[in-house]
Amino acid sequence: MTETTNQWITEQLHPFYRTGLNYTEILHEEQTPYQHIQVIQTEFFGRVLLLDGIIQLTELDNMGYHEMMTHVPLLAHDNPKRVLIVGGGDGGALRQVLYHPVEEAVLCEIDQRVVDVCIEFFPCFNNPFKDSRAKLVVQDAFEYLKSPDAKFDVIMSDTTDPRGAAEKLFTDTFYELMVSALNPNGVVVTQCEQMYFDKKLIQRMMNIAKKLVQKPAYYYTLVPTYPGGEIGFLYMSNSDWRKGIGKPYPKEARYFNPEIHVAAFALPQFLKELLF
Ligand code: SPD
Repeated sequence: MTETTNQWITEQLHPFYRTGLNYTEILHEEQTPYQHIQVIQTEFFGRVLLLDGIIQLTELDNMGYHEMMTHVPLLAHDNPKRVLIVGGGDGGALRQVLYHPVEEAVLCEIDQRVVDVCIEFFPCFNNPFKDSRAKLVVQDAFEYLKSPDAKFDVIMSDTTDPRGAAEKLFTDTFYELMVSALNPNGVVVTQCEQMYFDKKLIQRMMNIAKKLVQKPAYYYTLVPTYPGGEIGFLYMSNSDWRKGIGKPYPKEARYFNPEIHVAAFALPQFLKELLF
């Protein structure tokens, strides 16, 4: 049986909903110029990363998020050679990307401390930055995407929630920047929040996507430690996500499989009506 303590960490992202995790120890805590970083040890979920008090990942359930964010667009593309991860300094998405035969995976993270702390406290990710194909750029992605170097086959936006400084990553300007940094038939996937709690945001982002690409789509995954236990992704490409079906799946995957791949795009009626 899982031992519990009387210590709880409570996340409140929405005014009407809270999440509580029982923890044993605060392993690390610091304030950087960008955010408050915490790593806590829990009995049930393993180690947990919080940024500004919001759960970013746990050792137990990050697979549902990182595998779905990465494998879906990488399989949809015919030959992804150059990949960009926006944010994602924890390295969880990068680790999944590197299971594919990509030539270069650039990770553009604004806060070097997130990278350093996660290399130290999340050995489960096996420091993907040491792979010779990984390139870390410590910069604001808004600026980086304007540089001539920014041309990619697949871009994943692995951001925090649209609060404070991250709000600009959920704008038409940022989505336009990402889409214009794509090579032909490229794919962008963005983390795009919770279907019950963030309907207006998802609808707004989908309307932007419809103006930018021919085959936008929305899909979702189960992450028990995120609000509502679920989080969605916006898929943006002129190429249909279904092109990925039936390709060899990464053998390392613990969440993603052919059935989950297709099921993830099956949307509840209220969401279909809202988005299409
Ligand atoms: N509400 C939490 C959403 C977090 C999305 N980003 C997670 C980053 C993990 N690499």
